[in-house]
Amino acid sequence: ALQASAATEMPPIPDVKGDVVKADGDFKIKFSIGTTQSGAQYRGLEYFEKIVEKRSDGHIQVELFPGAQLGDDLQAVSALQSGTLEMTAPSTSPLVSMFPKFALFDLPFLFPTPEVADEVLDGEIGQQMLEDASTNGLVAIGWAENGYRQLTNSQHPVSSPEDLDGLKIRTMQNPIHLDIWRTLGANPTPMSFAELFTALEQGVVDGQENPWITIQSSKFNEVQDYATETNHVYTPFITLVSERFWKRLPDDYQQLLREAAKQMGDYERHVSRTMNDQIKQELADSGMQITELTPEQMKTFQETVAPVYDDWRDKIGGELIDKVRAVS
Ligand code: EAX
Repeated sequence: ALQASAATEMPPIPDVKGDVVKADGDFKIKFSIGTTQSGAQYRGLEYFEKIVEKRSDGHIQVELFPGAQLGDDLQAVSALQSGTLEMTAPSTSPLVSMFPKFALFDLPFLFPTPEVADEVLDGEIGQQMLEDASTNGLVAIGWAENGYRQLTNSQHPVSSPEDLDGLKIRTMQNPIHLDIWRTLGANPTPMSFAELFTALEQGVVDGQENPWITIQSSKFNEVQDYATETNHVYTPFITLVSERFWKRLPDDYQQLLREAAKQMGDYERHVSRTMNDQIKQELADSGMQITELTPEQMKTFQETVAPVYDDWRDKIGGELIDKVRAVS
């Protein structure tokens, strides 16, 4: 039986569509994620589990491990490569050292709306990236959403880059994110997501940035009094399978996993987007002071980080960036 994942009401898990897929063998998938059981991502995983178990008639069993209990994003990816874990769905950002093209998603203010992100991820560019990432012991089978990132901190309200002066901000392990926060005048430190709550609680860092739903599901509001709706980066989740496991699967089951990953991604985006405003409100109700930027204040942030594009344009590929811009 599926339990409600949080006090917040989420859109119901859809019914499973599609026929039972018949193939040989019994398989077990351990699926690990960094976000916790009360987030939208876990809810998406519950749907994935339901689809795969039902359509394989129980021949594929899925077990979910939220909250980085089997390791943080990078550790989970290594476990896939060595074949000790079957699936994970990390943010793309910590993976840029392996897949430099993913850096596209780390460029500040690139996707003006979630629909533009969908068009890029679900279109040719996203498809090509899934193929490119299907190497090094990994098979990339779909996209889901972490979402637009927002800044939180323990010190004071932030409405301009000046307010960031000297603030210690945890970033994902990603060079563009470091560049963004340095350019804005903050003092950024890369750190794995699994260590973040404790680092905030102990004051090792003053702040961090993540989508509202991830801020709430990780209880960062318990250790961060201030938030600013910056929407500075849109982060996708990428659904990855261990190649060692994948090769053992009959083709029909591989196809089933691809279909389930697509349905999970669509549903999870829907959950994340319908919950966004409600969760922001709940965070405010819980005592967080949330700053919404005026268009002028937003423009100041955008103009201040613009030089990040000069540093990264050639490395990521100017043509790719222009293609994404053309979608908007
Ligand atoms: O799995 O590290 C982070 O801030 C991300 O939100 C994390 O990848 C979630």
